Amino acid sequence: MANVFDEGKAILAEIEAASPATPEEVEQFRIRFLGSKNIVKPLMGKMRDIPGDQKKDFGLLIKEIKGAAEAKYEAAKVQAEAAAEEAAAANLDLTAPGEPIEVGARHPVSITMNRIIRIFERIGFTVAEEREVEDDWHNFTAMNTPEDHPARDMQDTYYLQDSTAMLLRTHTSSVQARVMTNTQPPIRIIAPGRVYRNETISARSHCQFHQVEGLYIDKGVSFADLKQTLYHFAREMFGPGIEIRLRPSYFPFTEPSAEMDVYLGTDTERTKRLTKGTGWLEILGCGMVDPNVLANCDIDPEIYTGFAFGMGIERTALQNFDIGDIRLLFENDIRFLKQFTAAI
Ligand code: 2NL
Repeated sequence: MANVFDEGKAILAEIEAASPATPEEVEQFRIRFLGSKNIVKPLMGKMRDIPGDQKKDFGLLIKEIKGAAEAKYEAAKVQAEAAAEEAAAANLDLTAPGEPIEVGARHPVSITMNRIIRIFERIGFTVAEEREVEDDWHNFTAMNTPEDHPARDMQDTYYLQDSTAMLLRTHTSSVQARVMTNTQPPIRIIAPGRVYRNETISARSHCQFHQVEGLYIDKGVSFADLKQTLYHFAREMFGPGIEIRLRPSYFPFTEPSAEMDVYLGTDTERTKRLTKGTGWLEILGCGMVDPNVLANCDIDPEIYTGFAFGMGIERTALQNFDIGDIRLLFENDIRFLKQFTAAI
C-alpha cells in the first residue's frame, strides 16, 4: 500500500516544484492537476484498496494535493496575466502616430448665431433662453399684438392641437417677455433661438428658422443708445469701415420702429445681387420698446425706457457661406454639414 501514498507524495512534490509562467503553462498545469481528467483521480479510485486504518491519512493526502494544486494555480494565473500585460505594454510603440480624430463641424446657423452673440456679450449682454412651446400671452399679448392681428392667424402661427392658447413661438420676444415679468431693470439680454412660422417651404423661406433678439431696459435709455449700440454691432460684424442707415418701420412692440441697413456697395456681382442694385442690405429691425409692452410685463414705463432689436439668422448664414437654398440648413445631410469644419 505504501506505493499509493508514494504516488500521492510524488504528485504533491511535482505540484510544489512546478512554476507555470506563461498563460499556456498555467493552462497545462490546470488540465494536469485540476482538469476533468486530472492525475489525482485514478489515485482516488484506489481508496477502496487501502486498509481501513490508513483511509483517513490517504484522504488527507488527497485533500492536501488538491489544495496545493488550487493554490498554485490561482497564484500562477494572476502572475501570468500580469506578466502578459507587462509584455504587451513593453511592446507598445510610443512613437507610433495617433489614430486620426474625426473632427466634426459646427452648423452654419450656429456659427453665425455665435458670432452675433459674442459681439453683444462683449458689451455686457447676457444670453437668455426659454421654451419653444409658448402660451399666447408671452408670444403675442405681452408684445402688444392685438387679438385680431394677422400674425395670430392660424395661417401664420402653429397652434397646438385643440388649442388657441398654446403655440410654437413665432419670435424670441417671448423669452424677453418672461425675463421682464421675472426681473426688474436694468435688463440687458440677448435671446437667440429657434422660432416657427407656418410658411410654404421654398429655397428662400422655411417654417423653422432662428432669431437673435436683444433688449436693453434701464432709466434714460434713448434712441441714441439704440443707434450707437447697433452701429457698434455692425462694425464688429462687417468691419470698422461699414456704414449704416435706419429707415422708419413698424412693429407692434416698438415705437418708434426702424429697420437697419448696412452699405455693401455694388462693386461685385455678389453685392449687386444681395442689395438688389441699391448697395444697401437690410440686416435687422429695431425700436424703442412700446410703453404698453413694459406695462404688460410689470415694468413702469414712467420710470424706465428701453430699446429692442431682432434679426433673422438664416439669411445671413446663407450669405456668409454662399449657400443657395435654406432647406439645406435643415436636412442634416452629412455631405453638406462636413463642409464647415474650418469655421467656428
Ligand atoms: C425683425 C424685427 C424686432 C423686437 C424685435 C422686441 C422685444 C421686446 C420688446 C420690444 Cl421684449 N421688441 N423685439 C423689436 C423690434 C424688432 O425684430 O425683423 N426680426 C427678425
